[in-house]
Amino acid sequence: MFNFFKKKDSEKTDNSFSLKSVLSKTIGSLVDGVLDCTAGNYPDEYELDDIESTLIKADLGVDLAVELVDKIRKQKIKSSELKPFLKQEFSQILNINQTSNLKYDRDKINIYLVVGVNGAGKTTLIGKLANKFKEENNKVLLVAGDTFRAAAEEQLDVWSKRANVDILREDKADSASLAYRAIDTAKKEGYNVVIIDSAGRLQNKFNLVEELKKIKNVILKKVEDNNFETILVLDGTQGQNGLEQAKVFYGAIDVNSIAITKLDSSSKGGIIFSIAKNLKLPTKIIGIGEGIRDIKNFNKEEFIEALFD
Ligand SMILES: Nc1nc2c(ncn2[C@@H]2O[C@H](COP(=O)(O)OP(=O)(O)OP(=O)(O)O)[C@@H](O)[C@H]2O)c(=O)[nH]1
Ligand SMILES: [Mg+2]
Repeated sequence: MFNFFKKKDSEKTDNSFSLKSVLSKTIGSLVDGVLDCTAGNYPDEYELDDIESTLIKADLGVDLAVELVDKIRKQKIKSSELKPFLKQEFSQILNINQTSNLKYDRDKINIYLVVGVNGAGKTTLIGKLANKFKEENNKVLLVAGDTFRAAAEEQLDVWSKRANVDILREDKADSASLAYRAIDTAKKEGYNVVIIDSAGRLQNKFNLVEELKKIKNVILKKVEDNNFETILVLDGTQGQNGLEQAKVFYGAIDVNSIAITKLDSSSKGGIIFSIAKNLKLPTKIIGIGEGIRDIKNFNKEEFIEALFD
């Protein structure tokens, strides 16, 4: 199975410790920030207000912040019990009965379409994923489906070389026909992992969303639904904007999973809870740096532990 937790000699760090340091800004805003709001035995009304605005600032979203503060008030949670209370609540929010593994079957052609707005980290994530799949002995083909932005194909080409995997690219190609050809190539040449890059889709660019739908339809005509996954990449430093983007993409092309990038430089990791709560979409991958190995399979228990323990 797709295993991000296999230790490599070059990665002799303890994962929970490193995740804790990666998440230090989010821990500061979401956990320590809330605990710092209270002084007495029980949070008073002013302190409850402070807790609410702290949670909103950590990008948990207004509804979720209000709901949590209501529970603290009604259940008369003591200041000293706030941490275990939050741990329990956050953990429950992530219980959305969805696997946090990407769909994958070694004996089939696994296709991943990677979408998201400009600069979210799509191409970088594809490079990291390609490397991981390659290290696990898959035959990987990258598809330069971002035919919109100048130099996008070169950027993917650089990542394909870093990861030592093949790439399918064609100047001025139509991205849907490129996807079509990619699947034919995979069938003929025995690739079992195909990862398709796409252009940054701004919400208001109708044509670009239509193009994504076309790519998706082409893929679904050629493969079964259960070996195809659409991954929406969200910039972890953008907080609640990510939720708005996710709603647009989800509505337009039926996203299966979320990848949150740049968590290493974000205090807005609370967005993961907001997305689970509002869209019931699983976060499956997190990006924790710019290097080829700076990627983790999202693990609910590990994430909660890193935040609270
Ligand atoms: N710190 C950090 N930076 C990241 C991470 N992922 C991506 N980046 C940086 O974010 C910037 C944008 O990444 P790209 O992969 O080019 O984003 P994109 O979504 O492909 O952008 P477009 O092709 O313009 O739509 C680059 O400078 C990356 O190095 C991450 O996990 N952590
Ligand atoms: Mg790109």
